[in-house]
Amino acid sequence: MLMDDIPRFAITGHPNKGKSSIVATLAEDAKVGISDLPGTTTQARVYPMRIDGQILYELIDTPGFQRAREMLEWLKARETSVVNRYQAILEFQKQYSEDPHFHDECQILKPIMGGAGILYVVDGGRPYGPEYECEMQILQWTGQPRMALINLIGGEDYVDDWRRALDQYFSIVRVFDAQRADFSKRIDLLRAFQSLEESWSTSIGVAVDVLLENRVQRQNRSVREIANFLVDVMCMQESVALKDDKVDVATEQKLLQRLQGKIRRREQQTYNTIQQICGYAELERHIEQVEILNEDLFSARSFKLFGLSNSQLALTGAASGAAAGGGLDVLTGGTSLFMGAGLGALFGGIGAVFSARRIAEVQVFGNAMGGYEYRVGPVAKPNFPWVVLGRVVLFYKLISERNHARRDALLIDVGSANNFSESIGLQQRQAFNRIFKMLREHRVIDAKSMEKLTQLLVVLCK
Ligand SMILES: Nc1nc2c(ncn2[C@@H]2O[C@H](COP(=O)(O)OP(=O)(O)O)[C@@H](O)[C@H]2O)c(=O)[nH]1
Ligand SMILES: [Mg+2]
Repeated sequence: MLMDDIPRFAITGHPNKGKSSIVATLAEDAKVGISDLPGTTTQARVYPMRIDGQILYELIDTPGFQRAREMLEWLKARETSVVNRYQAILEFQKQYSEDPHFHDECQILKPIMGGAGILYVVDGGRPYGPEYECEMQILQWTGQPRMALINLIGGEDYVDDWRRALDQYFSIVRVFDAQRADFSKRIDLLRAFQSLEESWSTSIGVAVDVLLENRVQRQNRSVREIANFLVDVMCMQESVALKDDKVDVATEQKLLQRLQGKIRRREQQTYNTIQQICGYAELERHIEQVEILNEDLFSARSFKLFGLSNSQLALTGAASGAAAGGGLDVLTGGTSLFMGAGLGALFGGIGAVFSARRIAEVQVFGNAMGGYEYRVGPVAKPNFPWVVLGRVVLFYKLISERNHARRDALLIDVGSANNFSESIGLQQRQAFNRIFKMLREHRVIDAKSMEKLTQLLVVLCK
């Protein structure tokens, strides 16, 4: 067996069964060509899985079998004993390597006979048929270590049938949903292959360790981003220089718009950074279904989805914090602030001065030049950090559970978003609220609280 230190896996199977999708998933490469058109992959192509420049393993995407039956007949005609099956494959390669008739078969054989392990992909959503047996036999004749993966494309469930058939030819048979498989599934797959082939045990073990370590690093970096983002947006202010201590509605409107814009840009920047950290720099996140994530930070819908309910706020003591920051208005106008108009009413609209004084601290300062500086912010509304937090955590989770075979833009499961605040225990909620209150009132965070915030976020992002 030809093997150097880098484990190689040839992904094989019938056309259109998700081979390229599995390559994209395992190589974490969104550029692998995936298509509904059978025959898209015409040449075997190597995709390395790299972390920090180090190649952990390589995936070889291959075309689907086209003439497996004919090829097997050719091989059988030359078989004199089980012992010379491998020899027959070599002869086939020699004879047909330049022949377009068996072009795809030769592309499949090349990496395998060069030492790659085999991942054979079938669609467990479609019935088993005898035409697959020729493919399985050919792969068996190569003698290379091989595993079968049952992908689930078609709508039905023929997994049991497939298992019975595949068990005849493969020592390991796994269900592996190419486009849904999350990180742990990928690790399981590598570990299974590790057990299959002893000579790869060390190198696959190293690859698994590097992947796990990298995962933790990505999570830590994302959490730090999220913590800094929360602190920033909770402390944000906008100000304008004035001649006297009077402010008109238009000026205040403008300031609030600017504050809103600043918060939105900071949020987008955080999302971009998280995508980069997690290897999804190019991923689109602005299609219809993603609306909830992309929805305006201050919209009523987000408010309902991510915010705490009135009673939860009362429980955590956030309401009293809000009263301290925002004055009595918060309590008297409370229902509209907590539940009614939603966050859309926070900024802009008619009567902006009035509402602004309620939701953001508004200050007028004399300055040394004799003029005045007028400031708005930070946003004092108790639900504000919860909305921001709910959105960013959900976003992080979707990114970190995603795999590179998916080509749709980022979607959000509205149901899961709905329960966001309930998913946090009372103690955690109180701990968050203490930090939020500190930020709202003092616009600073001490090192210990920052550490606490980070710990809380690590738990949420698990
Ligand atoms: N629903 C679903 N579709 C899949 C899955 N894997 C592949 N497909 C689709 O099946 C088609 C063929 O996939 P591809 O990876 O190009 O298959 P290949 O021809 O075997 O390389 C594409 O349209 C994929 O989007 C899967 O796990 N679930
Ligand atoms: Mg393909």
